[in-house]
Amino acid sequence: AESGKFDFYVMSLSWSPGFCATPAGRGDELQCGPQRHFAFVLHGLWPQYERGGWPESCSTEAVGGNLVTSMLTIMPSPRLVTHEWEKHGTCSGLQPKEYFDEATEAFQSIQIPPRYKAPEQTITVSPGQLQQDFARANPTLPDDSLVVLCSGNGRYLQEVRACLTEDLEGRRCNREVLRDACKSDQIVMRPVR
Ligand code: U2P
Repeated sequence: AESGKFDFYVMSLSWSPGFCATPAGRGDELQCGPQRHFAFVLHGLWPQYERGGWPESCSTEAVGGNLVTSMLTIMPSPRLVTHEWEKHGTCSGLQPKEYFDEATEAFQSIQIPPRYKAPEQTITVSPGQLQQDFARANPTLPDDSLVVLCSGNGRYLQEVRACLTEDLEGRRCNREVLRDACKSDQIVMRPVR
């Protein structure tokens, strides 16, 4: 794949309490340890093709340790930051610093609805309602620019994805991205402990 040749971005927001309840999360002190209280975190900013698929691992350029550390407040795992750079960032056409600045700007451009910022109790909600709540908190996003994903056989909220232009404006997702939408009637958002 050629770096910088893509059509739009998917920004993926991961529901950290869900990840922390999985075996991988239980072993991740930085993201899930007792002093950690993450809610939505940045999973990644992914260059995508309109006709489906995405470029990945476009170069072997490395990302510096200081830059990785600087991302940990919103992307709380060094391994995730490095992985996202190698798999997706290298295809953005940007230098590591520019790419993570872009990812940070994208993350900050989406308003998390207040009730989802740090819920202390389990929330049970339909994927459609969750999507509407995000849409209401982000009135400039067009229809079909937000996708809710679930895991655990559809039981739990996994991620909220937003489709963005290269300039980080909201835009409609393509069919492929919309296809991953959660089909459950209700999903559980584990609380932030
Ligand atoms: O969905 C599983 C993993 O595939 C990558 N993915 C998925 C959809 C998409 O539109 N773009 C994309 O890159 C993600 O891989 P990761 O970055 O986590 O390795 C996603 O988690």
